[in-house]
Amino acid sequence: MATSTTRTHHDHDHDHDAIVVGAGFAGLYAIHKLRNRMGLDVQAFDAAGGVGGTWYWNRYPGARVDIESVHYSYSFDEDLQHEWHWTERFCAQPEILEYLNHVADRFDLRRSIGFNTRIDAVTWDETASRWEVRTDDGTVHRARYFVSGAGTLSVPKKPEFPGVDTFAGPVYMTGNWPHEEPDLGGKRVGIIGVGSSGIQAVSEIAKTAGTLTVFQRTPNYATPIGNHPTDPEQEAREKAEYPQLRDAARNHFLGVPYSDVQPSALAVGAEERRQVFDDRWSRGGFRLFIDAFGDILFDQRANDTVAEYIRERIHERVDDPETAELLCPRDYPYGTKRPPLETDYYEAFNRDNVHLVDVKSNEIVSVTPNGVLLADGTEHELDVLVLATGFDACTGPLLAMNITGVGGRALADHWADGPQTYLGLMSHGFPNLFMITGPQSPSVLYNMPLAIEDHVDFLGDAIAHLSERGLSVIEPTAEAEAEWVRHTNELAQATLLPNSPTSWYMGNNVPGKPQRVLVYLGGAPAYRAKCAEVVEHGYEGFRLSEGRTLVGA
Ligand code: NA7
Repeated sequence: MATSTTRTHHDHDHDHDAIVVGAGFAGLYAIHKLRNRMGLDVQAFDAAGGVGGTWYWNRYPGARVDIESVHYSYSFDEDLQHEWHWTERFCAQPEILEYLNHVADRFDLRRSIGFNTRIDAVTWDETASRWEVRTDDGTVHRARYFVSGAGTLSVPKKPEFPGVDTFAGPVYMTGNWPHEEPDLGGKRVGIIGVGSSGIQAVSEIAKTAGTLTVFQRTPNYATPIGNHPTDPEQEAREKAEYPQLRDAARNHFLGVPYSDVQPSALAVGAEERRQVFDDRWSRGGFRLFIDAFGDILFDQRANDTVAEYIRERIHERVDDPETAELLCPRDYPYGTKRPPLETDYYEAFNRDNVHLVDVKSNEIVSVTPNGVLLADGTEHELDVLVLATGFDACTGPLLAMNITGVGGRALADHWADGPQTYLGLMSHGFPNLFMITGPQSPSVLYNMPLAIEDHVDFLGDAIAHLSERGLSVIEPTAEAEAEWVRHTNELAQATLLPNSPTSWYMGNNVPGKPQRVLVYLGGAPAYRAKCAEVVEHGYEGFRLSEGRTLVGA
């Protein structure tokens, strides 16, 4: 398809219909859709040495998915769904990586991927209406369409601690964990950060480290994941019902087939509320967050009830009351930072070898050759330092590619005050550049594999739509983009999210990053309905055109 109009004169190896970035869930499905299903010439790149994306890099001890694996998986191929067996309810990183490798082989995707290749610059060529993509070996590839599957949580935050390079021992980042598993046995390990990654890592590292010092700035509302080995009967039932489960998932705010949410935590008595919280707590996963009461994210008083419940449970699990209190979040609402899920996290603090250090009241001033130095002069001596300090989320991966659009305008300039997108999929002035699970789409608040499939299907259909009409360029209008930005901000303001001091949902976890909501908060069903409406109305909000005549085509 479209090949006669998408080749330039000389360098066929470097000219493609579409360039895809990333070989994680997003990139793999994009290659499959565009190449296998639509017959396009697709070239993909990934900085990693293999497929997996997030699941390639985040191989720290304890790394695990927080949505049931049966749901956190591709739905696009019925046979794949049926033949794959997940060994646990919430699988650990190695098994997810194995699955993605299986997918790459099963659909013959590897031959389209250039591994160990980073994108240095992405530039719109107005004379040819195509993207020029320069990789880190200096090669320039060209393509009509540029599809980013670069991920949302793939650029780890730069270490903010002076002296980190002087530390005598190894420094490991959870988001870029060594492939050869480091031996932490008997060592004095320090970990900075208690987000989802730090919390998962603490539970595991505590078991082997000589001592584990946990540097906590903001305590988190972690709740039990409720993992267990897959029950064969349940698996058979779920496989038999897969189409209905996927349907229900796509019709749920978070993209999971949960259906027990009650309208309001304030509309029921204390006893009934407690029963609901106990039930969701014991069922695990995101049930407490998303399947308890519908007003938790919207009403401070409703949120207070669940926040207090979680604090009580933390106190029950941690022996030392002072440590327990230090682990209790007090000054921001539950769910406004991404809620971590855990296994025996709080119990880790009952071990003699685990120490909690509050670095909110007593800040980290630097890393020394010996360890971590705090404001009051205390130095914590360490052999190994682990940074679980998070990511430059959602916009970071796109901005890292140095994208320049129409009129030489850099994406970084267009987004100087925060992301500006239409549907979280495209930006005005950046034609034919699609951002799978981009900023201001539901992305991380919509079960990722399904969010990815929806976006890839949308962009694949848009490309087919253009091709059928002899067109080749699609770009959102400035008006549609401005309205989408307004809408996503308005949705966020209706929630408690802006009340969190350091949440990557709002971009305020990275010093100097513009603060604007990075996620669409209307939920997957509303978002899907909006996308369907846009298509129904002939790609409303987009300008479709022929583009320039190609030189030498
Ligand atoms: P998060 O959730 O952003 O957590 C990062 C943690 O690191 C958090 O506790 C931060 O404390 C802490 N941090 C960051 N910078 C500092 C400094 N300078 N000093 C002390 N502590 C610091 O990242 P994760 O990797 O855990 O999770 C990211 C997502 O990956 C997760 O939500 C899932 O979707 C998967 P703070 O809260 O800023 O005070």
